[in-house]
Order: sequence, then structure tokens, then C-alpha cells
Amino acid sequence: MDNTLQQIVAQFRIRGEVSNIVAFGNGHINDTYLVTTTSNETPDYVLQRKNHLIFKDVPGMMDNIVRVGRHIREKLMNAGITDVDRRVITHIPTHSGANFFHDDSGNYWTLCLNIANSRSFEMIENPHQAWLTGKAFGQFQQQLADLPAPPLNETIVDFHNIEFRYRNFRKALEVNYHHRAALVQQEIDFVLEHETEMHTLIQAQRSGLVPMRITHNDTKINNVLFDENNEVLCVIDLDTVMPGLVHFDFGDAIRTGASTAAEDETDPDKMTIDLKLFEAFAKGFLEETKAVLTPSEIGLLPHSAKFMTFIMGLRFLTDYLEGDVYYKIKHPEHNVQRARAQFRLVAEIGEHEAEMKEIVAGLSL
Ligand code: GN1
Ligand code: MG
Repeated sequence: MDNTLQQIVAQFRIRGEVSNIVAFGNGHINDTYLVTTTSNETPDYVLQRKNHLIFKDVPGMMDNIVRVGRHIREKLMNAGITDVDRRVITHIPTHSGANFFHDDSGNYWTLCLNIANSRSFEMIENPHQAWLTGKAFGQFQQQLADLPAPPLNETIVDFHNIEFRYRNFRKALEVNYHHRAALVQQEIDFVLEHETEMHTLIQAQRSGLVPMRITHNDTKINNVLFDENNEVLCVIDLDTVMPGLVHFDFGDAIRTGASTAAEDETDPDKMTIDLKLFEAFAKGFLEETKAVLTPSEIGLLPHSAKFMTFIMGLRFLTDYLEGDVYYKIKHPEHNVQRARAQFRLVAEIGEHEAEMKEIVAGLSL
């Protein structure tokens, strides 16, 4: 077991004795470890080194996470839910009462309870699971609708701001790491061709057509935990919870939850949108949210799937052109592979957009 990691865990108020610490999960940004304890009587934990080059205000981020966690916990308890520790992530304070540990090398560490006998999925397996996932993200949205002031900190400024992403893309074209631009001319053209369409949401926001809410902002499907009976336990990875549009959450969940291939699929021909999964997810999501969403918000939900898939592709492509400085990669072509898979999905969604609009219209009656 890694000695340094063990010393870091010792900074937190844990119960029991640590027996093992191993790498855990498949996030692209933070380093995550599972910390097991010797006895079955004491919980296991999840240790994370937050990437502070990306999350520039970790204290602000942790403040959000802890506030949101407490708010949800309170709601669950008021509703008489008994297994609250499995239904919301519980952060463990350090001995001095802080919600993170800042080590001598400048790294930020956090610890939370591991939820035993839980699992997440990289791909949705059937419409029922898609419906449950839609309900889970819809409920999350609902639970936070009455979070008391002050507003949450903006963890990553301009995170889903398309203008910012285009600006970065254009800068990356100038960086052109290892002359990569020539290798991705098709993808570059794709980005430029879609510029007007991809400004739909930001324009709707500016003109007051769609309101800011509290959103998760990283609703990848593997951020929902299920129990051993395939019931939803909770939504995890609250790093980017902050003000945003409902479309960010709906769209990103469709991107990974209603697609037929992985985010980094090498064969673009395998990538399309599964309308049955789309419908089931949308049904679950709208069951939880349609009472509060405005008609304009609902009307833009189908577009949000295209938008979020596009913006992820744009970010992967930008990172490729910058020399892979942001996302963790497994090989040098990983980012461009991801971008290509995302852009294929954007095109596929385009082919099915009319049907998606019909489905959403039908569900929102
Ligand atoms: C990153 O690390 P992870 O998997 O939680 C990224 C998301 C992307 C996702 C793509 C802070 O999330 O925006 O959708 O990769 N998070 C950040 O898989 O940039
Ligand atoms: Mg994340």
C-alpha cells in the first residue's frame, strides 16, 4: 500500500484501520482511490486528488459540494428515507474540520464514504435503466431547485459556454501541436460548419428565453450509482455542480446514455442514437421536472443532446490540437478518437432530430 496515500487518509476523521488503497473509477480529470478498512463494521472510503489546475478554486468547489450534499440529505431525511448514507455522498472532514486536505506539494485531497454494493454503468443496457437514470437526474434537478442563497460558486468559469470553447479552439489551431491540424481537417471543418447552430442555447439564455438553474453539469451516465437490485441510489461527482441550463444536464446524459457506442469508439459506424433509450430517459427526466420547466426549455431539450455532444467533441479536438494538456489519455490518438466519435453522434442526432422533437412534445403534454 502506498505510504504517502496512507498518510493522506490519516488526515481525515475515518473510522477503522486502512487495509488497502487502490486506483478506482475512470474519470478523466481527478485521481481517485478506493480506501478499504480492515473490518466489515467500518466503512470504506473514496479518496480523491482534485485536479487543481482545472478546478482552480478547490475550496469553493468543496463548499458547493458540501452544501449541496447537506441540502439533499435534509430532504431525504424529511421524506423519511432511512438509508441516507447510500442516497447521497457523505464527505469526511479532516481532523481540523476542513472538507479537504491541502498537502505540502499543493495538492488538494478529499475523502467521502464509499457506498458499498453499488455500481455504475458506462453504457445504458435497456430502456428501463434509461428511465431510472432520467428520473435520477430529474430528481437531482428538483432537489436543488430550492437551495437557499447564496448562489453556488462557479467551479469552472464558462464551462459550457460555447463562445469560450470556440475561442479556445481557435487558439488551439494556432498552437497546432506537432502539426496536428492537418490530420484533422475534416473535424475542423465540422466545427466551423456548426458554429451558428451551436449558438442556439446561449442566444436563448441571453434573450431570457431559458433561465439559469442549479445543474450538475457532468451528467455522464456513469455518474449514477445503482444498488444490487438495479435501483438508483444517487447521483455522484458533484465537482461541477453550479448555475447552468437544464439543457446541460439533459444533453450530456443523452450523449452517453442514449448512444450506441462508447465516448471513444474507434469505429464511427457503430455510433448512433437509440431512440428507445432517448424516449425512456426523456420520460423519466420529464416526469420529475415538467412541472417546473418552461415550454421554451422543454422545446430545446432535443437540441441540447446535439449541443452537449458537439461541445464535448469540440473540447476533445481542442485538447488534441493543444497537445493533450487537459484530459487523461490512454494513447496519443485518444482525444481525436473521442472527438470523431462525438461528431459522428452529432450527425446521427441531426438525422433523428425531428423524431426526438416529436417524442419530447408527446411526453410533455
Ligand atoms: C470529464 O473526469 P470526468 O469523467 O468526471 C469532464 C467532463 C466531460 C467528461 C468526458 C471537469 O469528466 O466535462 O464531459 O470528462 N470534466 C471536466 O468524458 O472537464
Ligand atoms: Mg466529473
